[in-house]
Parts: sequence; C-alpha cells; structure tokens
Amino acid sequence: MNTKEAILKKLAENKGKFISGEFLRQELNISRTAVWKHMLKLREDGYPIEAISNRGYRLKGFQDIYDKSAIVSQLNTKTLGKKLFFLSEIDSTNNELKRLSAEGAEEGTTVVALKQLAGRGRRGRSWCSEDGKGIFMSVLLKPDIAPEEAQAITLAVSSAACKVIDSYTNVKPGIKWPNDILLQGKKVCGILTELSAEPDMINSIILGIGINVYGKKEDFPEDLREIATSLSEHTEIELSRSKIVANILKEIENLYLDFLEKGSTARFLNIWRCYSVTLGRDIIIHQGENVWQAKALDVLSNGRLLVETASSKRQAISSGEISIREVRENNI
Ligand code: BT5
Repeated sequence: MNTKEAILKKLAENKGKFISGEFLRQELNISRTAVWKHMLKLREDGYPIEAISNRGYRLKGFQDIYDKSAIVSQLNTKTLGKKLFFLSEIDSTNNELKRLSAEGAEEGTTVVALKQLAGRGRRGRSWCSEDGKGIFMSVLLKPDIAPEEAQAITLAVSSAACKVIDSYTNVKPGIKWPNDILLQGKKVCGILTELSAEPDMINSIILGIGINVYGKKEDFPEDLREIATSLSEHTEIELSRSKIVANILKEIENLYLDFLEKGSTARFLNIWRCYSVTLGRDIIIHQGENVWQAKALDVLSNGRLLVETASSKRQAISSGEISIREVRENNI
C-alpha cells in the first residue's frame, strides 16, 4: 500500500470524523506538507475531503470512487489483488489477464476495468459491459491441484460473490448452476472461468467476474431487459464498487485457501447449496444435440451436478458439457 492509499484507508476508517494532520504524520511517518499534498491529490481524484484548520481532514458524504487506490485501501487479503491493474478500458479483463499470465504474472494478480469492449460470456457469448455501470474483474490462480478439481473452484467464486451480493441486497440472491447469480430470477452476476492445463497439472485458472452494479431495466440493451438486473435495483445501501471488489477478493481467498489447506470443497459447497436455486428443481439439459429433462439432486465435491432422470437414472454432469434451463415460464 502506498502513502496515498494508506491515507485513504485512515480517512475511510474514520469516515465522517476529523483526523488531524499530526496524527497522519505520525502514523505514516511523513511530513505535514506531504500529508497536505496527498490530500490535494486525493481531492483532484474526486475524493470529497474536507479540511478545517485545528481539526484536520475528513471524508464527507459518500461518493462511489472507483480506482486502484480506493480498492487497495480497502483490501484485506494475503495474495489476491496484491498485484492489481486498474484499466479505464480493455477488450476483456480475462484476455488481459491471460496476456499477463503468459508473461509470468503471479498468483493473485487481478485486472479490473471500468469498461470492456469485448466482454465475454461462456461458449462464445458476450457480456454487456457498459462504462461505469458494473464491475468487470479477473483474478489469476495457479493452484497445485489436478485439472479435474478446477470446476469445483469455480463454484467457490460464485459462493464468494453471492455472499458479498447478499450483504447489500434486500432480497436473497440465488445461484443457478453452475455460476449465474440471480436477483428475483434476473441475472446480476456472471462468472467465466478459463483453465489452462496439461493432462496432469494446472498452469492457470482465470476467474472472470461481471456484476451489474447500476442501471434500471431501460438502461440495459433490449435483449437483456427481461433477464438482467443490477444491484442498485435491490438495495438502499450506498454501493461502493471498490469495496465490493475488495470484499469479493477477500471472500474468494478465504474459500480458496481453506480448500487448498483442507483439500476439501465442503465449506464453499455448503454456501453454494444455501444459495442454489437449481437443486431440487426440474431442469432441461442441452447436451449438444441431446435435450433431456431431469431433476437436479445435488452438487458433488468435484463441482458436477448430480441429476436424476424420470427413469431414475442418475448422472453427474459438468458445466463444460451442457447448458441447462429450469422448467418454468420465465426461462433464462
Ligand atoms: C457469463 O456467461 O455469465 C459469464 C460472464 C462473465 C463476465 C466477466 S466480466 C469480467 C470477465 N471478462 C470477460 O470478458 N468476462 C468476464 P454466460 O453464462 O455465457 O452468460 C452470457 C449471457 O448472459 C448472454 O448471452 C446474455 O444473455 C446474458 N448477459 C450478457 N450481458 C449481461 C449482463 N451484463 N447482465 C446480465 N446478463 C447478461
């Protein structure tokens, strides 16, 4: 954390209260002039900082300031996000992280962008990524696990993102297998996990997360209006994209480290089950040309979905093979 980020952290910790220049000087071991210069720079960056002689500085009001310093000042992780790239625009944060990974980027490297020009969904679909409306972020993992265990990790990401979304919204979010996060049946968050692996080892996993933060129904392109929603439509809490990013990185890290340490997916699968809107339901499975109906029974420790057909045949299906639709009127 650099000095600017450290000052921001102190201001945020004391939100609304004045902290003196002397306190900051001592805490951060810099001169009073340096404190003042950093405050001017932060103001220039849009932070609503009030300065009153004999009282000090404070952050007044609320503004969703979204930049690298704001994320770093709220980050509380060991590895994830410690190397952070914050871009004003990029084709896709997953693409950028893939390029960085090829150049040797370390585990935890994170790319965040204000806007994506070619945001991607799964299987060649696109992800609507309008400027300033959402969170577009990708995180690099390099776990020493077998490639077949990677699918389970993607469920850790949806569990983590769902927990964070739940802390803001006034309705309970749901996860549609494998990784769509829904609010009242509409998608608020999508996850694109991309794996680079040898037959027996993983080179890298890129976790791409897209969250709609702002926007009313009419702000979405027409084809998404009935199926997409944003966080701001379901909360009265002030939304801080920087805080959401920092919290998601923390939640993913907790679940990921727990998984590596214990070799067990139990913790995040339990969270995933709590939020699942797929388990116990009848679903339609599209497997290439093959379309069939089954009941979703459970999620297995390898991340596969256990389903049962009408003839009581059980089968574990993987997200790479299929797309599913729940049997109900408003399919998405
Ligand atoms: C996903 O794919 O849901 C994965 C989306 C991942 C996006 C992140 S953003 C950061 C990182 N960089 C990237 O380039 N991608 C990742 P899928 O399940 O295939 O869903 C795609 C479908 O969701 C589209 O075909 C639309 O129907 C719908 N969709 C597109 N944009 C949306 C949006 N902003 N909100 C809700 N639904 C959307």
